[in-house]
Amino acid sequence: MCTTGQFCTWDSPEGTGKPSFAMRKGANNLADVKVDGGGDYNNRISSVHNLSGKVFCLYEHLGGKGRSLPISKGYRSVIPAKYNFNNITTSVGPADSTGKCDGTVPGEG
Ligand SMILES: [Ca+2]
Repeated sequence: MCTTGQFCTWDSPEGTGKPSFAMRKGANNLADVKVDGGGDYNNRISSVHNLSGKVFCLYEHLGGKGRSLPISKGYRSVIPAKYNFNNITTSVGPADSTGKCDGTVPGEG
């Protein structure tokens, strides 16, 4: 269940499967996020639902480094294949006030 104020992510393409991770601030390193059954959440995000009220950004590497992909407010879908961003996200954070991905990734949660 994705609720108001959250940026929600899923390993599955449908946006319903597990593991999933919902955050309000972001994640500096998804390798630190452990999932049920073992392993971590690094390079697993395949679908998103953005109820955070702001643009959120996916980043290829930890700490807001590498390629980035902005996710619009209210967007709910798999990450379209044309962006070549499936299963590569390592950090997540809100965009700046202009909606630009500036590499800011707060701590987990
Ligand atoms: Ca990665």
